[in-house]
Amino acid sequence: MLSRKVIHAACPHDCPDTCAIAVTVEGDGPDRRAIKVEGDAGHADTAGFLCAKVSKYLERVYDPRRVQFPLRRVGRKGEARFTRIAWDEAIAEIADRWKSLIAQYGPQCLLPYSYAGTMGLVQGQGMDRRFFHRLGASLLARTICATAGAAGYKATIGASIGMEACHFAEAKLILIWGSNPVTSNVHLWRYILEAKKRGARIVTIDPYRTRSAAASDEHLAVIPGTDAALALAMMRVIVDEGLYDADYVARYTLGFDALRERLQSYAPAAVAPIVGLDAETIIRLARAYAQTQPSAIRVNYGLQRHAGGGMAVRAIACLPALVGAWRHPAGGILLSTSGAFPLNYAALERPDWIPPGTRVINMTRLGEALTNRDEAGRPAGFDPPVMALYVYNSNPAAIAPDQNQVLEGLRREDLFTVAHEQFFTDTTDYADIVLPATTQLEHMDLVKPYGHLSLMFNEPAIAPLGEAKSNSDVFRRLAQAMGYAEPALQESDEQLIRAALDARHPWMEGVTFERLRAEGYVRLNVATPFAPFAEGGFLTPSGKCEFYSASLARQGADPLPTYIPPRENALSNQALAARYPLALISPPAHNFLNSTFVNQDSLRRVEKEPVVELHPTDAAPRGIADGQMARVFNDRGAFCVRTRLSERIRPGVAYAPGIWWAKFSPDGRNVNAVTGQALTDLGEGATFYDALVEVEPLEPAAE
Ligand SMILES: Nc1nc2c(c(=O)[nH]1)N[C@H]1C(S)=C(S)[C@@H](COP(=O)(O)OP(=O)(O)OC[C@H]3O[C@@H](n4cnc5c(=O)[nH]c(N)nc54)[C@H](O)[C@@H]3O)O[C@H]1N2
Ligand SMILES: Nc1nc2c(c(=O)[nH]1)N[C@H]1C(S)=C(S)[C@@H](COP(=O)(O)OP(=O)(O)OC[C@H]3O[C@@H](n4cnc5c(=O)[nH]c(N)nc54)[C@H](O)[C@@H]3O)O[C@H]1N2
Ligand code: SF4
Ligand SMILES: [Mo]
Repeated sequence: MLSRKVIHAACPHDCPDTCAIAVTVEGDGPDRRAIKVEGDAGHADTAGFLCAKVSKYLERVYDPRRVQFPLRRVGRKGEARFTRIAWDEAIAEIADRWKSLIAQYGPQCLLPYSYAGTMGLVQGQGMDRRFFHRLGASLLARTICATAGAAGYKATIGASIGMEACHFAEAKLILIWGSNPVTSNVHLWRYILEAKKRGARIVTIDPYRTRSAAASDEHLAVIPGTDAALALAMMRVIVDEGLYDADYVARYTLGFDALRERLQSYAPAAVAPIVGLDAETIIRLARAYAQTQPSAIRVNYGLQRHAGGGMAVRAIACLPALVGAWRHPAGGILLSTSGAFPLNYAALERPDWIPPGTRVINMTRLGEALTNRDEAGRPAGFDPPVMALYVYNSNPAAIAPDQNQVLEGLRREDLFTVAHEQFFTDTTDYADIVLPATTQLEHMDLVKPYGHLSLMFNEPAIAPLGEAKSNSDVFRRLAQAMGYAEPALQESDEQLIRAALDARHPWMEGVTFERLRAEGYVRLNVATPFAPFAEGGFLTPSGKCEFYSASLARQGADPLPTYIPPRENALSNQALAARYPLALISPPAHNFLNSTFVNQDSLRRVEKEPVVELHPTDAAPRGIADGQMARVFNDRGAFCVRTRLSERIRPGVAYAPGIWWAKFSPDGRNVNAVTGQALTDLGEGATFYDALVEVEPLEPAAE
């Protein structure tokens, strides 16, 4: 009989839940096998169940199609023809190429490109940061997902801290706003269902009738990118009708008079045609929100992927203070809990090593950076040009906007690209060197969630498969090959975790490496119940909820919440809308996680194929029938998909769930062929859902 034991792991994926996982392993040493992954029932928030994707994690770990050993390109870029090389050879080749490029162009010609393939602090923002800071590489602004909303929330509340998920169960009214928890935050959905059972009313605000919207008491299908106008009109009603909490406002907010003045421009009747709801609905929503306490808002990222995304989150984040919802633990708003973890990031990442004056390249504008050409075709002025790209924890050929420009950049013969990956993605196809990466069962990590308040430990369950190496291992080897003698570049994963945990803060009291390793997860030492702003104490400069933000004024932004229309929208850009009348949004598919899992057969079979969903009233005049192949296009590019007609989508909006790999798409392009590199108002974030398109049938509809 082989010996069996259960090991504490944590889901590494970019999902707010960060589930506690119990991995059953059999045997010992290099032959040890993982035979089961399941939810760890001891963790209060993730409650012993995993989503459909990660409950099949062993398929991913033991997939024979994983990258098994280092490879060097032999074909043309994009052809994915490689030959096996040894690790020593790969590391030496990378270091040699980098050294000669650095000698010619300086260290900033090297661009690291990573996002959230793993959310672990060791494998995602530890040794990698130290290494690239020491090298003096260009810095990457990691804006692809959340920076717009984070900036809008920070200007208002002060930090990414909000309601604790469990308290949604006690709320009386819940607004699910630009969020689809059934798909992207399933353990919060559990609490929302509990509230519903206790009689709470659930309202979802989303252009698409998602699974969450369909299960709500009410679904308000707004026009994409107009949420700030809706929130401001709600505030107008609440203030006009005296439904606000005057005591809370007086004690714990800043700028009420200026806000009241601002609201003059947002009468429900004026806002109704902008957001696509009638004025009575807006008034009714505002009254219900103010009068049903405690009221909770789950705001997520869908509504911030537009030109005015930062202000949208800011306007919504003003609501709970106006009605005093924060007084109760089950009142307030939750965007992300990521700001609640007072870790020692300076010790983990060593920002003190960044050479002064190092440039920052925005990851959303990768196409521009690689081609040194802006969207209008003018020189983009990158000096030195990007000559080397090191991709890890990301799949930019699939997930970055303006795919055609990204691929043009990746095809450059003079760009030296390394991709460290678990699988042969769209991006590895363009790499000069591909390195094999470990999965979460094969390396150690500490994972910081953004949906609950426990730090999560991930103990390696099995030895790395094939010749896979973890991100931190590769950076330790690269540091040696580059001749960097700093001991901090050779520290172990355990030392990195201890550095991150070494933070003197009352919330970190008792959160030790030893406890994390023994117990698998430890909740921050915060009060129970968690009601962070019941008596003010906001994390803004004034300590109040800032309706008026002097810091925004200093940045040249509007100090008051305001509605910034989408760049591409029927009202805001009529000339463009005449050519491309449909607003395209591309939120997560239920069975994928961004572009991760698209190559996992069991999950791809469920999603079947890439689609665009249209309302029948938009399909009919275009001669499009259900199930027909169609081309979705605008000036940036085109992609081909099957159409699905349904009344779940608001007329005038097209819905293309993602993120399919280009190589699993009919014409080798996915939805990002039509998305653009323009940035949000605050936080320089991506504007994936701010894209007008036209759709045309690829063949005449069958009679
Ligand atoms: N299954 C699954 N889970 C995931 C992911 C995944 O790919 N698959 N991705 C993970 C990641 S990286 C993230 S950032 C989160 C994202 O999680 P969410 O923020 O929940 O996802 P989004 O699709 O960005 O937005 C959610 C909803 O916003 C709607 N929406 C789009 N535009 C607007 C708008 O202008 N206004 C309003 N009110 N609604 C709008 C969309 O239709 C969508 O239903 O999910 C994480 N979890
Ligand atoms: N059109 C459109 N585009 C979008 C979005 C959208 O809603 N619509 N969403 C955007 C959002 S919210 C996000 S967060 C981004 C996500 O963009 P990415 O963060 O790039 O996410 P993934 O597509 O999941 O790719 C992560 C890759 O990391 C790899 N990986 C996992 N673990 C490791 C590891 O330990 N080491 C190494 N070296 N690699 C590892 C995985 O195999 C996977 O290929 O996409 C954005 N793109
Ligand atoms: S992807 Fe999210 S829900 Fe699924 S196991 Fe990971 S943390 Fe849990
Ligand atoms: Mo994301």
